[in-house]
Formats: sequence, structure tokens, C-alpha cells
Amino acid sequence: MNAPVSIPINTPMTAPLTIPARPFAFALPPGRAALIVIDMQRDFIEPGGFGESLGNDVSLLRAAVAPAQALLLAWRERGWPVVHTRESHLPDLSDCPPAKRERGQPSLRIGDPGPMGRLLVRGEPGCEIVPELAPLPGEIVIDKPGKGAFHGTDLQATLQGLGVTHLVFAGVTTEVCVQTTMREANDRGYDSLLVEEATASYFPEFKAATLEMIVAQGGIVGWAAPLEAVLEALRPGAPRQEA
Ligand code: C5J
Repeated sequence: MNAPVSIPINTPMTAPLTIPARPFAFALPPGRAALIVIDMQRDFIEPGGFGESLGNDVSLLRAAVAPAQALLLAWRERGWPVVHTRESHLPDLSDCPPAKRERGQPSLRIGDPGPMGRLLVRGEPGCEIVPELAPLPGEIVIDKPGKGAFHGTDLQATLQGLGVTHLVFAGVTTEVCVQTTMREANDRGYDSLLVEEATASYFPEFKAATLEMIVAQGGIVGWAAPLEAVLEALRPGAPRQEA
């Protein structure tokens, strides 16, 4: 069983930053927030990868790269933790259940050789994060065999070790790996915000519906905010919430 989010007693408490968001303002506590960039891999974003093998127009995901990069750069300036995830499998596919590999009628299956190497296999070129968002030394990279980033990984222990209680999300695809991870985070007690332009789907209508699902019912899963609102809040000297 996963332990609920706990805060190390030595973590300094400073006044939260306020991000105008839906369904209401998101209070981001400095020192307790991590940026999670989900699966911005060549296999999803570039032609010849897993996403295209499923019949998708991968150019639709490109739209999220520049906004995610702007968010990442602003976050790095703050010096706060960054977690990159990669949907990926071991070369022997022992962590890829047949139910996942055999789903549908793709032109290539997970593990098959493609123009960027074996699809969604760790260490292959297609499995890498796109160069614009490449992790810096010291940033956390989580290889995840599932859609959710907590499933089969040490993400929970990693975030707890850092004293993180709040998550800001970017990445692809909105309704699959991003939403699954936000829902898993919600159940574990994290407050999560999705940055609207920094996420994308092969199905724009699914992205729009997911954003609505997240913020509905008073934020049943979490919050959503435009990139500009997040960048403004991250700007050094931006106003903080009253204590
Ligand atoms: C998918 C993902 N869509 N990263 N993976 O298969 O959303």
C-alpha cells in the first residue's frame, strides 16, 4: 500500500505562489512542488515511432513541445525538481503484458524494429525524449511500463523523499498517460495542475474533454491553467498568497 504524501519536518515553508487556474486558483508551495513532464518521446512525437504505428497524425503532438520547453526553462530557473517520464519496456519485453502488446492492429507492435529502433524499448533512439526537452544531469528520469507513472516505478518514493506535495504536469498524451498519472497522483494526495498548452493529444477533442474532466466537480482530479498564467507566477518577484 502506498503511504500518503508526507512532508519532511525540515522542509522550509514559504508563502505559496498563486496561479489563476480552473476551477479556482492553484496555490503552489515553493520547495514542495515538482514538474512532471510525461512521455515527450520521439516514439510519440516523430514519424516512424509507436504513435504513428497506431495510425495517428504525430504532428498534432508537436504543438506541445515549445510550451513545455518554456515551462521547463522557467521551472529550472527556480531550481525546483523536474521529473521526466518515458513509456518504455525492457528489451526482453518481460514488463510488457501481452494484453498491451497485442492490442489493436498497429503497423508495428511494441518491441518491433522501426526507423528509430525497437518501438518503446529502453535505450533505443525512439524511446528518447525529444532534444528540445532533453533531461539535464540531475533531473529525474522515470522509465514506466504503464500509462500511469506510479505503476511499476519508484515515483512515489522519489517524490516523498523530496518532500513534494504539489505537481505541475506537461506532456503527452493528455487523455492517456497524462490523465492516468494525474488520477493516480490525486488518489495519493497530491494537488496537481495541468498546463493547457504544454499537453497534446492525437485527438484534439479528447484533449478538450480531458481538461474539462479534470476541473469538473470542483477539481475532481485537479486544476488546469494556461501556460502564461504559470509562467507569470513563476517569474521571480511574482506576488505570493497571503499567509
Ligand atoms: C499512449 C501516452 N498514448 N504516453 N501513451 O499510448 O499517452
